[in-house]
Amino acid sequence: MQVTSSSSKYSVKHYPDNIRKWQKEGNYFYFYTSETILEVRIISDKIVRFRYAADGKFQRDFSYATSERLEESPVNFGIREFEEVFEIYTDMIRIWIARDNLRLTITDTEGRIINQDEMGFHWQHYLQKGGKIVYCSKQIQEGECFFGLGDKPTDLNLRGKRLENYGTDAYGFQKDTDPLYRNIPFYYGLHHGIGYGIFFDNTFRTLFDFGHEREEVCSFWARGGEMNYYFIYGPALLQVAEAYTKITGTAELPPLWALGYQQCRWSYFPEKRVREIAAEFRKRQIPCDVIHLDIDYMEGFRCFTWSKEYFPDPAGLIKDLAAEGFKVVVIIDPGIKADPDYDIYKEGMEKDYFCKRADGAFMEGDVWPGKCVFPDYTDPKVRDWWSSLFKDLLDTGVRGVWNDMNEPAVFEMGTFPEDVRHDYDGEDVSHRKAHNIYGHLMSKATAAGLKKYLMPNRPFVITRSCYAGAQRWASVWTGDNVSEWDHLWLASVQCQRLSVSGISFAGSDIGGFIGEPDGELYTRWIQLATFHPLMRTHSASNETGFNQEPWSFGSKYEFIVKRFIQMRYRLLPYLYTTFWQYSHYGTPMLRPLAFVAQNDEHTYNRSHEFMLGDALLISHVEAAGMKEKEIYLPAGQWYYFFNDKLYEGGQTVTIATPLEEMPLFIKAGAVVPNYPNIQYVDEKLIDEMILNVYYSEQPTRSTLYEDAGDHYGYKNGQSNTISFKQVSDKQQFRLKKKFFGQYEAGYKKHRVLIHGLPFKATEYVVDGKVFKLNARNFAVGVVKVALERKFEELIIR
Ligand code: MIG
Repeated sequence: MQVTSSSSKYSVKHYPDNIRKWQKEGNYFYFYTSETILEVRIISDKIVRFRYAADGKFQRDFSYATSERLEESPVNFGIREFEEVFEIYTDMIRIWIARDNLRLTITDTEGRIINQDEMGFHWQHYLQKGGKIVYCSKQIQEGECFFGLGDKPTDLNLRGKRLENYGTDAYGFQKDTDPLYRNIPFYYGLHHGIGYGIFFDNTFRTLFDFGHEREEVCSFWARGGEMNYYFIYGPALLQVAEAYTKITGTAELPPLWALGYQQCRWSYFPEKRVREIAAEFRKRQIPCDVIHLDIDYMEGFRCFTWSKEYFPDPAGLIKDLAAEGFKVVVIIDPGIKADPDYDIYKEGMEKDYFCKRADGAFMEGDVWPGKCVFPDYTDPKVRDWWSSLFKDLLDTGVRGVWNDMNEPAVFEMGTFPEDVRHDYDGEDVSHRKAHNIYGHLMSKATAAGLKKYLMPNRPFVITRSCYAGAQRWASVWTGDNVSEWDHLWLASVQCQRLSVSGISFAGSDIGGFIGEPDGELYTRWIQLATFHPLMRTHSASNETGFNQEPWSFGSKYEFIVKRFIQMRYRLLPYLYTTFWQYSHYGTPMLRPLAFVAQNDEHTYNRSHEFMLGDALLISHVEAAGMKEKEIYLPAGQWYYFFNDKLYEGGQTVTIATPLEEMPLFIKAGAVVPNYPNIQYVDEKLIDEMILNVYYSEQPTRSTLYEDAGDHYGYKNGQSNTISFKQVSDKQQFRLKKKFFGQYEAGYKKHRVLIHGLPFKATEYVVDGKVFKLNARNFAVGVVKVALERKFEELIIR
C-alpha cells in the first residue's frame, strides 16, 4: 500500500545554513553557504533582485518578462558587516542578511520594516517530477494587505487567500475560480502605509499564499526553476507599479481607434451580416470604431484563411467598412489544422516548427479545426515565421489581431501534457517550464508581425493568455464570463487588478460572453466599460441567435447605452492622456482606492470604487432595480458628474442610481479634456478641444497629452503635453496653462467650461485682457468661455 503524507510525497526541506564567504562584483553581491548561493543585484535605490542557487549552481539568467531595456540606475550603495548580519544599503532601503541562515530583513532608512523573511528561501527535491520546488516565506506584518496577481476574480485585497498561476481556459469562470488565463506572479504588500512589491520571475506553476495556510506567513513557491524575485520599495503603491514596469516594460501608445467602442460576437458572418451591423451603427448614430471577426471567417477554422463561402472578397469588405470608419480585427488561434493540403501546416512540418511530445511524436490535439498541431513559440525561428504569416491578412486590410486559446487550450486534454518539449530560446525544456509563457510568446510574435507589416500604423493585439510583461505588445480581455450581475463586479476587480499588475489595457466582454443579459444588465455593463481602457461587447450566441448589440434591448436602453458610448468618445482626450501616463511612466490607468489613498485604511478592502486616471472616480451599479449605492470617497472634494454637486471626501456617501446615471465623480480642481461628439475617431477634424474645469480652492495640476493618434511621430517630438495649474480662491478662479511640444493639432480653439464656481462671476481675463461675462457665458451650473488654443492664463472673477 502506498502511504501518502506530505513527508513521503516530497523530500525533506533544505534550508540555507551560515554564510561562509561573500563577494561583491559591481552591483552584484554573492553570499555562499555550504550549499546555497544568494545573489543580490542592486538595480536602483528601490529595486533589488534576489536570486538563489539552491545547490550552488545558478541557472541561465534569462527572462521573457523583463524589458530589453532594463538598466541599472547608477545609485549609491554599499555593504557593512555586523556581528549577526550583513547590511546592504542604498539611499532608500537597508537589507539585512542574517549570517546564520541567509534570512532577509528589508527596512527603510529609518529602520521601519518593509518586508521580512520568515524561513526565507528553502527548497526540496520534487520527487515525482524531478527538479526542485523552490520556496520563499515571509512574515506578514501587522495589518498587512496584499494586491496584484493579474486577473484573479476575487477580492482585491488578497490577504487570507491562496492562488496559483497556471494559465487555464476557464470557460464560465466564477468568483474565486483559480487559476484563470493569465500568469502574473507579481504582488504588492501594504502595511503601516508602506507599500512594496515582489515580482517572482519564474514561469513554472507558481503558488502564492497570503496567510491562508498560516495566518502570519506569506509564501510563494514554484514547482521548478529558480527562486528569483525582484523586491520593489514604494512606499507609494503607485510608485511600485511604475517601478514594476521599469522591470517588465511599458506599453506603447495604441492607435487611438483602439480606445473607441468595439463590437464583437462569436461570430458575425457572412459578410452581409457584418455590413448590416456596421450600417446599423451609423444609421443609429452610435459611435463605433471596430468590428471583430471571430473564428467563422476562416475556411474550416484554418488560421490565415478566409471562408470562400462567407467572405468571398475580404479586401472589398474591409475597404467598404473603412470608408464608413470601421477597422477590422480578426481572431487567430494557435492550433494549426493537421491537413496535408494546408500550406501553413505543410510549411510548419517541413521546417519542424510544431511542438513535440517527449517521445518525438507531434503534440496533437483537437481544437476548432479538428486535429491540430501547435507552433512552438518559444523558438525564436518559429516566432519569426509566425510574424511573417500576418502579411497577407494585413495586406487585405485587417488592422488588429485577437489571439485566443493560447493557454494553450486543447479540447478533452485541457492543455498540453507536461512532457511536451519546447525550445525556450535554446534551453530545451518541458511544458512545465513553458506553459505559462506559451500565449505570451504567441502574442509577442503576433504583435511583431503587425508592427512590421502595418508600419507606419500602430499595431493592435488582444491576447487571452500571457505572462508578466505582455503589456509591451498586447491588450487583454478577461475571457469567457457570464451574463450575470455578479460578473459586473468580477469585471471591475479583474480590470483593476490587471491594471496594477502592469496590464492597464484590459476590458471584459460587455454584457457577458455566456448567456443573455437583459437590457438593464447590458446598460449597467456598458456604463462600467465606458471607463475600462478596452471597451468591447462580445457574446457567444451563434446557437441561440441572441443579439447583443447596443440596440438589441429596445429604445429605452438603446438611448442610454448610446449616451454612454458618446461619453466615451467625448472622454477620449482624457483617456488617451491617461494611457500616455501609463505608457510613459507606467502609472496604472485604473487605480483601486487603496492605491489612491494608501494611508486611509477605509480603502484597503474596497473593490467597488476605482479611479480612471487622475480625475475620475467610478463605481458600477451591481443589481437589477438598484435605487442607490453607497460610495466611499477618499480625502479631497468630489463633484458628482451628473449634477456637479460637491461632496467632501473621507466618508461614505449615498448616491441615487437611476438607469441614466451611475456613480461617477470628478476630483475637484481637475481639468478634463473632451472631444465634441463623433461617430469614430477619424470622422472629422476636431476643431475645438473642450476643457471641463472643476473649481477647487486647493491648487491643482492636470495634464493633457496629444499626438496624431496613430503612427510614430510622437517618438520624434510630434506630441504635446499641456499642463494646467489651477490656483483659485473664494473670489477668483485662475487657470494657468503651459504648452510643451511640436505637434500641430488640428484645432485652434478651446471651449472652457468652469464647474462649481462658488461666487457670482462678472468678468474674465485672458492673458491680461479683461472681458465682461454676458448671458451667453452662462449655462446651468457652468461658466463657459471660448479661447484661442494658445491662451496662457484665464481668470474668472
Ligand atoms: O472555445 O473563438 O474566449 O472570446 O469567442 C471557444 C470562439 C473559443 C473562446 C474565447 C471567445 C471566443 C471563442 N473562443
